[in-house]
Amino acid sequence: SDLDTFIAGLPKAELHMHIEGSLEPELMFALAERNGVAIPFASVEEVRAAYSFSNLQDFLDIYYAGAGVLITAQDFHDLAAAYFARAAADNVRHAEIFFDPQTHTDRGIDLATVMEGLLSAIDEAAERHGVTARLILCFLRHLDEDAAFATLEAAEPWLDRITGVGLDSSEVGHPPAKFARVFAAARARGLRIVAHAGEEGPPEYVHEALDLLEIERLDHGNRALEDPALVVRLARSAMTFTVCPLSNLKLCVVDDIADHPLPRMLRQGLRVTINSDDPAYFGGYVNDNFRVLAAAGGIDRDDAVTLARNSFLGSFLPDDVVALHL
Ligand code: ES4
Ligand code: ZN
Repeated sequence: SDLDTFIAGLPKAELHMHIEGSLEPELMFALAERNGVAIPFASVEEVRAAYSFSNLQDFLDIYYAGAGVLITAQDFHDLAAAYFARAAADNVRHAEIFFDPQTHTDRGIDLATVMEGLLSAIDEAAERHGVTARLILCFLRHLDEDAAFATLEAAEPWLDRITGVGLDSSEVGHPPAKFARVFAAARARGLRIVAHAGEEGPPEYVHEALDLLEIERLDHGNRALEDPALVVRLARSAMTFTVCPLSNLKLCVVDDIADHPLPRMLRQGLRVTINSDDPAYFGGYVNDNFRVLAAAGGIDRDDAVTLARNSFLGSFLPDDVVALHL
C-alpha cells in the first residue's frame, strides 16, 4: 500500500533489538556446520516450524539453544553484519542493539570474542551503510545479581564502547529490585540505563524499574497501561517506550494485532517507538512491525512520522546528532 511505501521510506532508529535474536535459520545452519555444532533440526524449514511460542519462556528456551552455534569472533561479526544490512534496507539510520554476554560466557565463549565480532561489524556498518550503532549490555534476570556484577566487571575493558546496560530474559519472578545494586554500579560508571518491564510482568515491575533502576527508557512497558497513575507519570516524564508488536503477537502478550495497545499508548501521549525485538524469531524486521499495525488500522501516516521521530528522540545519541536526523 501507499502507507507501506511511506513507512519504508522513513528514516528511523531501532532501539530494541537483541542481536542474538537476529540469527536467521539459514545462518544458524551455516554456523552449525562451520563450527561442527549439533542442532536439533534437519532443515531450515524445520527450524522455522519450531518457532511457535505460547509465552516468553517458550521462546527463550529456543533462542538460547540457537545462540549455541555462535563460537568465533567471525560468527558474531557475520551475525551483526547480516542485521545491519537488513536494517539499512529498512532505512534504519541508527541502531542501539542489545547483547547478552552471559549467554556466551556461560558456555565458555570469552567476552573478548563477542566484543571483537560485534565491534568490527559496527565499524563496518558505518562505512558500508552509513548506519551508526551503539551497544547495550543486557543482564540475564533469571541469573543472580552476583553474576550480573561479574559481567559488568568483565566488560570493564570495553566500557568506552558500551553505551548502556539493560535487563532481559524471564521477567515474572525476577523483578527489577533484584538488580538494584548492579544498576547503581553501572550508573556510577556513566552507563545509560534501560530495562525490560511490563512485557509479561505487572505494572509494579515498571515502578521498580523507574524508582530502583532509574531507567531512561522502558523496553516493552505494555502492562503499564493497567495503572492510570503510572501512565500519567510516564507521559509527563516523556519516557520512551520501545514497543515490539510482532514480538507481542508471537509471545501471546496480545491475542490479536487489532488489539495491540500501541495506538492507545500514542493517544495517551506516551513517547512510543516501534522495534523488532528478535526479528529472526518473530517474523519480521522493523518495517514489518510498522506494517502489521498499519494493516490492522492501528497507525496512519502521521502516527508513522511520530513513531520514527520518537525513535531518534529516544535514542542515546547526543542532542546535536539527534537534530540532524529530525
Ligand atoms: C527477549 Cl522478547 C524478550 N523478552 C525478554 N528477554 C528477551 N531476550 C531476547 N528477547
Ligand atoms: Zn526484548
